Amino acid sequence: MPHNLFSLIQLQFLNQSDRILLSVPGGRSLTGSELDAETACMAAVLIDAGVEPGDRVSAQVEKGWMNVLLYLAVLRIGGVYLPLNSAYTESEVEYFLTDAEPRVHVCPQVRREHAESLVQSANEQLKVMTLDGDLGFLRDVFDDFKLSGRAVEEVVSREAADLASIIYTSGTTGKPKGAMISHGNLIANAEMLTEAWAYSKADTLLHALPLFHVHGLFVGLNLALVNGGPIILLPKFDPTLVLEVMPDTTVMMGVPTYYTRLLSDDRFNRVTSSQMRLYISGSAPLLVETSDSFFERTGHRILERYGMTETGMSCSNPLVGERRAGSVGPHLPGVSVRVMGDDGYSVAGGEIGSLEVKGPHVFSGYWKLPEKTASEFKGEWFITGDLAILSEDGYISIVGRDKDLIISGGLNIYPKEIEDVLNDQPDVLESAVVGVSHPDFGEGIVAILVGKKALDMVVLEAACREKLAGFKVPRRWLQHDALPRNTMGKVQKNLLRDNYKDSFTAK
Ligand code: MCA
Ligand code: AMP
Repeated sequence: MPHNLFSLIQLQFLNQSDRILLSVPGGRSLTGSELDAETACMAAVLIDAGVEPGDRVSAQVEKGWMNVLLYLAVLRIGGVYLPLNSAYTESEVEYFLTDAEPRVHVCPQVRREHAESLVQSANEQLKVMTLDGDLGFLRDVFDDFKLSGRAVEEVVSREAADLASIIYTSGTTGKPKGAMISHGNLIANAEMLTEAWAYSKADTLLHALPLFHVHGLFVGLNLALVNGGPIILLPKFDPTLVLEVMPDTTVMMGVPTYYTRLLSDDRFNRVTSSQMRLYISGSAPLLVETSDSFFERTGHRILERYGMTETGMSCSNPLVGERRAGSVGPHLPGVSVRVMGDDGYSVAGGEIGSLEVKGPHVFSGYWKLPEKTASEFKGEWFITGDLAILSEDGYISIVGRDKDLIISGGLNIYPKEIEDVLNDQPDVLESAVVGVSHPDFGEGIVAILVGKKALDMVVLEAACREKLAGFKVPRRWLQHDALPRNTMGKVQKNLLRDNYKDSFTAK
């Protein structure tokens, strides 16, 4: 059996050569044979730029068909795909390009100069190529190659353990870590999800998620591609566009914010959703009230699942059987889960403990961080950092986090990263960043600061914006004389969260 994920995808391209498998409304539609041929052409472009098997190719690009081709071509030539959130600032990107040392970095024209400046200082092997939507230097070279028939048809052979991707995830220490994800991990997860959700080529995926996270890239895109089901690729989640294409699709995946935004739109009803087979939610907790309102409005019970960058998907409510609101369902086929107490033994059913998972979908470790990797595994069990309850009938509920993490609109934000920026500001003595309930994003960010004098929050916000992506910038700012601490000297964030719990919800 071939272990390169692209080989499985290519089978579908070749078996359905005349069928449109990828379409961008108002943009291009590509058949199976076009996807195969154009991926081969993009492969030639990358090889010409010096990419060899095992080399990283990073991309901070707008979502679109070129982005999909780039991802597939990297897999095809045995490269390692490193997607970056388009909202990351130059200083955030600098860290990734220095740490991962990609051979090629694809970025918008406005970022070219900055990326090229890193060739001298941080990454000598780096070659920068630009792409703005469907335009830019990469597109020009691609068009030239296509015109002159230059293509690399070969699919580079890979072992299951060979890396397909590195995805950076932040952590409680503040510095992002690159999760190393293999072809075997991705194939295993796609197979589990195919079985659990009965995904097939009869499905059409409504794809509104970004392509730089596991949710949109490996859950959404991979599942559809591996099964040969058509994808309608939207540039982003825009309710008007989503409602326009929904009647032509059967499956939608989203973070809870997508579903609350759809519910707040009167155009969304039983008619718009009548031919849908499945709505799937994940990346953040789906409120029971959202699940219930969605059911009332459409007659569909959203299927909630649970996963992580490091593991892909681990649990899912069943396709057939009870989809329990407030639970992420049982473990997926081939996945083992356990809920552990502080004493190192699994807790009794119904009690809260730390969730650990094991299976062929679990990543192999963090890039260049063997010690960090070792500390997050117990043998083959990966410690998720999520707190969970396992019911007698095997359903997992995520009830909290053992890690200091905020999830806003499905995006993970580690307070330490923001606190580091704030603590570096000349007038700040210390800071605490917490997440509290937010009606749109699930959680919103509040910063509590202690200063040497009265602090100018406008200056602090500007400092955050310079260093951090916009979604990480706190939306409420408060100054305290001191931070509440326990007897061990640890900041009592629970008290701060409680104090400011109505910051975004108060009428
Ligand atoms: C954008 N903004 C946000 C967020 N997104 N603020 C807080 N939280 C967010 N998630 C801010 C921007 O900084 C900007 O503010 C303003 O909102 C408008 O930006 P825009 O991009 O236009 O916002 P939007 O289009 O309304 O986006 C919101 C969104 C989007 C649709 C919820 O964030 C989204 O698609 N999220 C999904 C993320 C995802 O794929 N997560 C999966 C990762 P300003 O101008 O002031 O800066 S987790 C994962 O992959 C695991 C494995 C799993 O389980 O799935
Ligand atoms: P990431 O590290 O970005 O992959 O995000 C993974 C984290 O998102 C998990 O560790 C959970 O804390 C959270 N998460 C993902 N899906 C769910 C869900 N359905 N319910 C609650 N939390 C979730």
